[in-house]
Amino acid sequence: MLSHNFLKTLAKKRMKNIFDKLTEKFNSWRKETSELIGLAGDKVLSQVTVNQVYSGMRDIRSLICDTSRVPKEEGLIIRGRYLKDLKDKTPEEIYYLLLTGDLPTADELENFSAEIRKRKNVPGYVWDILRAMPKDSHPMTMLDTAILSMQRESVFAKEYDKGLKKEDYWKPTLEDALNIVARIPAVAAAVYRLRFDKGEIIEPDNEMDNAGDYVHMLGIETNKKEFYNLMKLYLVLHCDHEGGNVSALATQVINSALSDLYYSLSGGFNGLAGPLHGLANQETLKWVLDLINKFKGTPSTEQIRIFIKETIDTGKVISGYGHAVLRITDPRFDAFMEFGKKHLPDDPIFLTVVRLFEVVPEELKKIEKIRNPYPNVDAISGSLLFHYGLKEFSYYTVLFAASRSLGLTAQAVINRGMMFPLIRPKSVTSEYVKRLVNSSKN
Ligand code: NMX
Ligand code: MLT
Repeated sequence: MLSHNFLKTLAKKRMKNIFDKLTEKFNSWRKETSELIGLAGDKVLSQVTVNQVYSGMRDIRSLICDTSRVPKEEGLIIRGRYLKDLKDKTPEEIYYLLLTGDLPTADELENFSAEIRKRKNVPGYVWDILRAMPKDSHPMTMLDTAILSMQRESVFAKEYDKGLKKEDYWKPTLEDALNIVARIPAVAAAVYRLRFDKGEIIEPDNEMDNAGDYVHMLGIETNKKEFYNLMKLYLVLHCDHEGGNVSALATQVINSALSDLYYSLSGGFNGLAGPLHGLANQETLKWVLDLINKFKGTPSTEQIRIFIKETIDTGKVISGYGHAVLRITDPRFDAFMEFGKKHLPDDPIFLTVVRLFEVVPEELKKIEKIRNPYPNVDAISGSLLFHYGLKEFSYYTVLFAASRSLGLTAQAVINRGMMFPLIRPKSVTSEYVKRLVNSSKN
């Protein structure tokens, strides 16, 4: 008779790994999509007005993204699942969900996590490059440079050079995606240690999960268990935000030229580094600390109103508030608020963030042009990191990027698997719009 252990090992061997799983998924998704295009190819999803063309293409529905969606009155929904049902998951589970549409079974998760763990080693030249960078380089510049420097590792670029069928493009793209996701915690942690003189780089621990290893490699003396839980939540909440945000769009446009993921992801991250996008977390915390310093402690409601007016009068935005899509408080903000109220209810910076939440929307509502006065994820994340000793706020966008690498690489793998073509919309000249106006006058 065969032993229980032998049968278990056999079942595991037969168990589908991520490549097998996605082969099946792509077979069915491709069929479904071609039927869909056959049935609905002529249906109109969006009409484009002159106004929209001059307003950053807001709400023009012209992209397919199945990893997540962001309804303006609900916020992030990942593969049909609400954040409240996902916030206790690990980044590995979420990555599997983003890629395949399914949460992994226990065996699938074990297999997938092992697949990531075995790819953790970062080539030594990356550390030389980071060490050679100017001392005042922004941490995001360091992260992007490190990722771009690894382009020579791209499996896709090598296979494409040899000759590869279009239906197989996704396989080496997935190799690149897994390699990048496995290495990002080590690269991001090294950026922290080198940029802020924290001592030697800490080696990854091959037994640890993604969030745990990141905490280990940052090497911050803190309440490690709570910081681990925060990091896990952080990595889950920032993982994806549909296909139209700056970093997702930039990544997918570059990816569509068959540039490999090292090129496309670092390109997308350059967009994430902008103050209207991912850099807002750094800007917010700086603004909150300036506010506290100016009024020498937790500010009163009236003092907050004065500070908001001063900020807007200098031509700046109130970072962490507003959104291009959302018209409610970001559910990612709510999830962090719940964490803060549970673990650091008396922290003075967190308390200021709570008070801001009571005042800023009221004030922004008075400014007619602002479409969404409510907080986004960046209004709160920094206050939690600061509490656990991660005080260098110019680093915060790197954490955002480490998490967003999950969604951006998953989107890229899927776009390759679906054999989507080069993205190349059409521009018009101002002359063209003028002619349109004149012809409608006649
Ligand atoms: N503070 C001051 N002014 C604002 C704000 C704000 N928080 N939000 C919007 N506005 C202004 C905006 O600058 C624009 O002014 P103008 O016409 O003079 O250029 C006007 O209100 C209309 O903007 P909206 O249509 O409401 O927003 P839009 O879609 O253009 O921009 C953001 C969205 C997110 C860029 C904008 O709300 C903002 O700048 N917020 C602060 C920065 C921030 O938190 N970014 C992070 C977004 C989330 N993320 O993680 O990436
Ligand atoms: C994001 O997480 O990407 C931001 O909220 C920005 C966006 O969705 O436009």
